[in-house]
Amino acid sequence: MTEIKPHAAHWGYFDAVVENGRVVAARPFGRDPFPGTLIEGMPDLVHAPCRIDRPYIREGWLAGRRQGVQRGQDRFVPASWDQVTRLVAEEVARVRAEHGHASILGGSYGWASAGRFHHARSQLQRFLGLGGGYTAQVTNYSYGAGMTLMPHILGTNDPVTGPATDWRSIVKHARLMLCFGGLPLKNGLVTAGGGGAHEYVPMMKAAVEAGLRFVNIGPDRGAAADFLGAEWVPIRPGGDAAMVLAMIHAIVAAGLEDRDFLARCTEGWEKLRAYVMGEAEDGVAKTPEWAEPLCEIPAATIRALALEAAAKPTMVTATWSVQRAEHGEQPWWALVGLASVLGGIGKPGLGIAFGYGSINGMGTSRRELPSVSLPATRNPAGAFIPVARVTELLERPGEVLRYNGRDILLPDTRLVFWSGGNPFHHHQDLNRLSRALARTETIVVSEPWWTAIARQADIVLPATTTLERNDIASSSRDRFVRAMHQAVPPQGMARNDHDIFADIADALGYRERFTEQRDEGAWLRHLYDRFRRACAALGEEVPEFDRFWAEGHIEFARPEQDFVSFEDFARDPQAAPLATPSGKVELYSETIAGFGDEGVPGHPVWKAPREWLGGDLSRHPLHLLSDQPATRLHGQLDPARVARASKIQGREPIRMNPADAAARGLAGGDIVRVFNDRGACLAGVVVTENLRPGVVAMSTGAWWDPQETEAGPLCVHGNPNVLTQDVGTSPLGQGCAAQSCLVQVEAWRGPLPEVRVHRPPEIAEAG
Ligand SMILES: Nc1nc2c(c(=O)[nH]1)N[C@H]1C(S)=C(S)[C@@H](COP(=O)(O)OP(=O)(O)OC[C@H]3O[C@@H](n4cnc5c(=O)[nH]c(N)nc54)[C@H](O)[C@@H]3O)O[C@H]1N2
Ligand SMILES: Nc1nc2c(c(=O)[nH]1)N[C@H]1C(S)=C(S)[C@@H](COP(=O)(O)OP(=O)(O)OC[C@H]3O[C@@H](n4cnc5c(=O)[nH]c(N)nc54)[C@H](O)[C@@H]3O)O[C@H]1N2
Ligand SMILES: [Mo]
Repeated sequence: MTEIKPHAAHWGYFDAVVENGRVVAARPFGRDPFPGTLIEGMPDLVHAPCRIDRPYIREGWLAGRRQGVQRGQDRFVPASWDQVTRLVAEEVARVRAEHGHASILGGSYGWASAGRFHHARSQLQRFLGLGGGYTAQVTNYSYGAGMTLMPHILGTNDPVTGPATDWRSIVKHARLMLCFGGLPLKNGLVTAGGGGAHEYVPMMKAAVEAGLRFVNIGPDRGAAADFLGAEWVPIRPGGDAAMVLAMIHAIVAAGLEDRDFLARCTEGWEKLRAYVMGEAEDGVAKTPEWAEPLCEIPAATIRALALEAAAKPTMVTATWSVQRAEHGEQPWWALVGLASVLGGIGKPGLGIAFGYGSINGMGTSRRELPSVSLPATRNPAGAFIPVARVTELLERPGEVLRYNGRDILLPDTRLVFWSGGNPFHHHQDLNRLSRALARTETIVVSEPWWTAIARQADIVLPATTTLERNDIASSSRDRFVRAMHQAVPPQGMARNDHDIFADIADALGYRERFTEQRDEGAWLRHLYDRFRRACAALGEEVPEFDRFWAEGHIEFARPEQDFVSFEDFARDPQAAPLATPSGKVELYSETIAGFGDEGVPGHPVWKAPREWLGGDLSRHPLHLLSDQPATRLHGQLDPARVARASKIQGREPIRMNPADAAARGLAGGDIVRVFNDRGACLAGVVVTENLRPGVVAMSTGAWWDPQETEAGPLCVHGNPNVLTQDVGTSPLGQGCAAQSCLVQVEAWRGPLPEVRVHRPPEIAEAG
């Protein structure tokens, strides 16, 4: 018998086709104009050989080898749910009593599932919050530097998170779109919380038809689809702030800056102008000639682009990746400066937003409405770190970390929880993270699969996948809401994260507070009814729960009006001020200047990164970009068919320019060792003219598979995070700086080690 179940993932809505208790296929959602292929992998995921079939405990942990051991070597001992529930409860109680709540790291950063009730991280944090608290993680890996900066200078994160000026408005009004980092189509495959419609392709095609000219300013020509006909300006990674400051210089030198906008709507222009023109501080004029050797774009090109932008209605954008680098705050702040000089902010179709090429839903027309979600629980412990400083937290207990003008005391971490995220996917310098984790006593992980974080755990709790439970998918960046019907029974002994934490809460005496006496069905109705009331308050009717559930989705109409960011503000900054201290765009921020942090003055500046092609290239002469994968979402879907098909002899591809390949005697399909002083991994060569010379690119997401070699640990599969730098962007944002990374590449000689990570680890006899 064949059954069809409505369902959703971050990579799109779909209908699950179920036969004899197995998911056999996933069909695209009928309303999706461009569903992509990632959903095809659903059957592979649910029934994967690397599903965790039952609870496990690390053998050494049971034997008392806890603090100070390098994990990932021991076998796992099968356990019962009763045993792990009791052990986790005892550990939580012990650590709270002996060390305090902040000694539990519960930040658990990660994307988890599209379903909003069973969202694992939210369930974990509800459990920990109601029990007294934990150390949380603030900001994110996506745009941690940018989201700390923007409230200071624009009073909001809307230009980063959305709503951003509508594409329809760009199509109507802009004639030039400057895209720092391009507009990579593959990033539009994904929406956090799931998306009913992938709209990058139709939106961009409409723009091309309307005659919009695109410029892809980035190291990767492939980041702009061929149909855009974009001019490629192959900037050196990390050189953006220099180029943008030089564009400002060229515009001011030509007397073309929008003086009216600068006077009415900005604060501190005189200070930025003086720095750019060389009248202050270093006394260096930031001319295109000054920028040329830094960003490696000819001065004539910089000047021509600047003058064209000043002459034409222009939209400015940058990918999130541009700020995921050392001093990542600076190019974004400089771009706000450029957009101010051009005067387009607040005008239909013009101005600036970050991420038109970073995630599905930026600039799609939709009404801003509430989404279905589990309400956040308070964290009474109040402790937190900026998310990407996790290794420092583990390495430096009791010490201070500078962040956004504050000194944060780093707690002494004893117990680590991870549910719905994978630090051995997302964090940088994984060998260092692994060493730092040795300082903790216990690591508890809930996961459906034997991912790298599950393999580093002491107590492993097998979680269901979304297809084994009922849920609701909902995203603030999408105009659909989706019913996710359970398609198959829980596989093996897997349980829902909600039920796992309800039982642990029970053992600790607070089940009722955790569940509020609701089961799954009652929770879904409760969350949906809250959402329905919130919509009604905005005059938006949605059907009652039973009809929604039977129909499978809600679609909200597109609004008539195009959304335009900062429209009211630009019209009358007195009447509609920004939420900045001056009420205006802060091209100079007294607040940031007042923090007094090294390298972060009160206005955007050019700062050379430590690792980039302008630095010391004697040992590691190639710049490694680790971008988001086209074939999966982060580490999710790595065992599924689309990602598997993309691998070269089972390794993650590394793209490189023909000149760099030839210099090393490499050809497409070769296996190479990519290395620096932090680590090494294998990869399979793809030679392409699309990358500028000196730059190589590996997408993130190949599951970490470290094997010991004489030259140290080698990830035989190709996870680039064994190579990336673990430093904050700056003391201001302390964001992830993965893109600032130098490596060397050499042919791999000798036998090819087997990739083992898509199979379960070694299991011991039951204890
Ligand atoms: N070098 C480099 N590194 C990067 C980036 C980069 O550009 N370069 N980008 C960064 C960015 S922007 C991000 S957002 C991060 C992403 O990092 P993560 O969000 O940590 O990556 P995911 O692989 O999505 O991790 C989600 C985990 O949740 C698990 N999971 C899924 N559903 C469930 C569930 O129902 N229950 C439980 N318990 N678990 C579940 C999945 O199996 C998966 O292991 O990576 C960052 N890392
Ligand atoms: N298919 C798929 N889509 C995804 C994701 C996924 O895992 N898979 N992840 C989602 C998530 S969590 C996020 S945060 C977003 C991230 O979205 P982004 O961070 O924007 O994505 P990236 O692909 O890392 O980078 C985009 C482009 O920036 C360019 N770039 C890198 N460094 C520089 C630089 O110094 N200067 C310039 N000018 N350009 C540079 C790269 O060449 C790349 O083409 O993607 C989302 N979309
Ligand atoms: Mo992200």
